[in-house]
Amino acid sequence: MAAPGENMRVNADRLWDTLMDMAKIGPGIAGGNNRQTLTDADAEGRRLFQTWCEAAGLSMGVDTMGNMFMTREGTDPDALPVYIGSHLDTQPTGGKYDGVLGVLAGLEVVRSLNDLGIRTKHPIVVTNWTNEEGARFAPAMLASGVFAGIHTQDYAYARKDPEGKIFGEELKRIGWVGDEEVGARKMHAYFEYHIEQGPILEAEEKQIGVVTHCQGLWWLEFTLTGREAHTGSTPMNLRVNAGLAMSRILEMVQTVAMENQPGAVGGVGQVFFSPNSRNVLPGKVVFTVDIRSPDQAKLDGMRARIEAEAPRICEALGVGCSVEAVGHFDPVTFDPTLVASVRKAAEDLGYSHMNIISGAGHDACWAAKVAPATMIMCPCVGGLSHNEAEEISREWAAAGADVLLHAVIETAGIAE
Ligand code: HGY
Ligand code: MN
Ligand code: MN
Repeated sequence: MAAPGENMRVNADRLWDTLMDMAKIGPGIAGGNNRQTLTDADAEGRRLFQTWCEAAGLSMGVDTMGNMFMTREGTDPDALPVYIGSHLDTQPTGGKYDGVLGVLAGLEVVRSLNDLGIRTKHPIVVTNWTNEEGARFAPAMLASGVFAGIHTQDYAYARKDPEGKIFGEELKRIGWVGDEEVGARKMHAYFEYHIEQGPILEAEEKQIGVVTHCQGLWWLEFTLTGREAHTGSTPMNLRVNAGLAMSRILEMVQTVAMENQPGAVGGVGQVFFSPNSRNVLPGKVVFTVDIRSPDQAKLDGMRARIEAEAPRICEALGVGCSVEAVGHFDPVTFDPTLVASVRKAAEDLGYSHMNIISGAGHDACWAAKVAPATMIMCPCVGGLSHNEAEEISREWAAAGADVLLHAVIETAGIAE
């Protein structure tokens, strides 16, 4: 006779098929996805998720940031729900699993509870957070940030994408402005299952990451002002070269991050040149420096160094320099009780596991501000993510979902 829970596992094939079906929406150009937030593809993915959830007996609530909450009732009407969340939006050259795995594994947990005939004491709510990626509208984790009271809704609604489109208008255009007040919902606990997006679990040959912390982040948006001039006829000594200033700042960011090893990263993923013409020196260069560390002192020390050195670099070239912090969260410590439930689930299921600090930011970082929260991670091939070649195995996907199932049941309680 199997001990209680030993055979409680998800349907691995159904989870994988669900992932592959969602991956058909907003396809990329190299096998991944381009399902950016508030695009028509995002709207299509939302509708498919809603259809699947309603077929599994869930009822939908949507708040004014478009966050989707799919509820499976518990037996205790007074018990606060256990939330399982992540995001369906992707990077422009995103993978099929970043965020999506956590949302669809939440659906698979519900489908498995239905199959097992298990009722829980606490309700369970599967959540899709709007705009986790921050690729189209900075900052990342925008809607979970409004939910946690970090950002106002007015701030979020006014955010613009690189084409000047406005968040609030785009959310309305795709028809996903809900009627619930953001943040009115209270959580008993929050779980987020996510691919690691780094190389550690695969290298250590561990199936499960027991996520104890998440490193903190600053996004520093620099605007450099040079002078537009001909790249051919302007002598070198007469140039006010904002592009050169940017390159020297990038080099400095690299140096600062390397001087703070171990446990620090820094780099730039997005640069805009204006007028971005081959034979015009840029009059304006806008780029965002992304620095992160699990160590608060290192994180803030790197910011201070970079914001002190960048103006000096620009001054030496006669280039104007301004900076705005457009994204930030301090290092996060997840809830020890929930972390222990994840570790116990991995042990009960016989899955290899290790403690890990999340290198990427997640909605769980903001959920942790308003409720006990934690994360579960699975490996990804070569540690690659934010790349269309992002890949996981069916076995890895299912193992993490099994752990999620057990940890959620442990936390939500099986009704007598
Ligand atoms: O930037 C991040 O860490 C996440 O992918 N939004
Ligand atoms: Mn993600
Ligand atoms: Mn991501």
